[in-house]
Amino acid sequence: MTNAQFKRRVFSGIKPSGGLTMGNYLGAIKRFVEMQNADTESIYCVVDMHAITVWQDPADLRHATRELVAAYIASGIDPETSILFNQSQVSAHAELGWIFNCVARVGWMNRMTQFKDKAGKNTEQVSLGLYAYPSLMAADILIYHATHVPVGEDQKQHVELTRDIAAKFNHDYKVDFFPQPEPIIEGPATRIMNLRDGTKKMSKSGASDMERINMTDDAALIAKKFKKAKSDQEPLPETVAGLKDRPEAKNLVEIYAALSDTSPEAVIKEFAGAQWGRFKPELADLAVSKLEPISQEMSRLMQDPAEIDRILAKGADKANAIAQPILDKAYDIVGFIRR
Ligand code: AQP
Repeated sequence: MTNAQFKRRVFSGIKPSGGLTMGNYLGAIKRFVEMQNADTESIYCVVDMHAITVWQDPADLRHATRELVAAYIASGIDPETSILFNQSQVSAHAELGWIFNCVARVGWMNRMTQFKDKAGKNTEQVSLGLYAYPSLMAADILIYHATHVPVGEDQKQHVELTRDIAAKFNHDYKVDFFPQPEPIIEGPATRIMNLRDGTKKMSKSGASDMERINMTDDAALIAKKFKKAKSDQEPLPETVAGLKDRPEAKNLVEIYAALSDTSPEAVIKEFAGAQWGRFKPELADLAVSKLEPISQEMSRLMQDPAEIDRILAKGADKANAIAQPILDKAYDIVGFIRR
């Protein structure tokens, strides 16, 4: 099947599972802003139901939800142009998620590498929600018949699973109802790595604060984290090919490229042969110049939590107006009697 009969619609979400990192900003939010366009419906969600797949203190969850909305808006998401809301206010996500739990196969879930990474050796003790989370993510996307999903590299497998779930639903019920959404994974920042180990992803929930740049870090802390970031003994290479087998060096160059809206090639051209003592302070200054205005605007927005809640409620109404008819139709297809 093709997506020809579906209107172009962008959907993506972020979990309010802690303070946002530079990885979430460069790999996701910055891209969402670039894709926001008056001619395309874009739907950006705070996926609070995904956040509780691991324990969240309720007060912290409320704070992280509002802070994420503040980050979206401070970065350039306009709640009048895009639909901005939190997932739990649109119950169709969970309802379609249940249907998809009955479409997806356990064998498919067993292949999800993010579950293996997050559960580690602890697979018997983690929540059932953590295991089933990709089928709820499929519902988040397909409840809007979204056709394009901007995400970081780590979410590629989940968007592929979404396509498999859509195809199996359409096949089992002999319909052409759900589209095949396309993951959009572009730019130099699709996978920002941990500052202390260039083979691991930068995450909100990583063990040490020194391994990530948080959106709320001040200039001194950003400078300290880059100064202490793991690098290697070699100066920056003469070509991008010279970054091979140098994961930490590659990561720092990619961060610079993403922050400056250039490419790793352009960064290497500028810094070929430079020592880390020169590159790292320049990287820190660049990061501060890009992140500080956003974090200042976030703090301003956070002073009025009632206004943030109003934005979420308004966005949820708009999201629900799209989602509910799609859920009703899915219920009819499945054979549920509705009043
Ligand atoms: N390091 C990263 N580089 C590029 N993109 C990233 N994303 C996350 N980390 C990086 C992208 O951010 C979006 C939102 O992710 P999420 O919060 O829903 O889930 P996640 O991928 O599990 O993010 P974290 O920061 O690692 O959260 P925790 O630690 O709570 O699990 C996605 O588009 C993701 O690709």
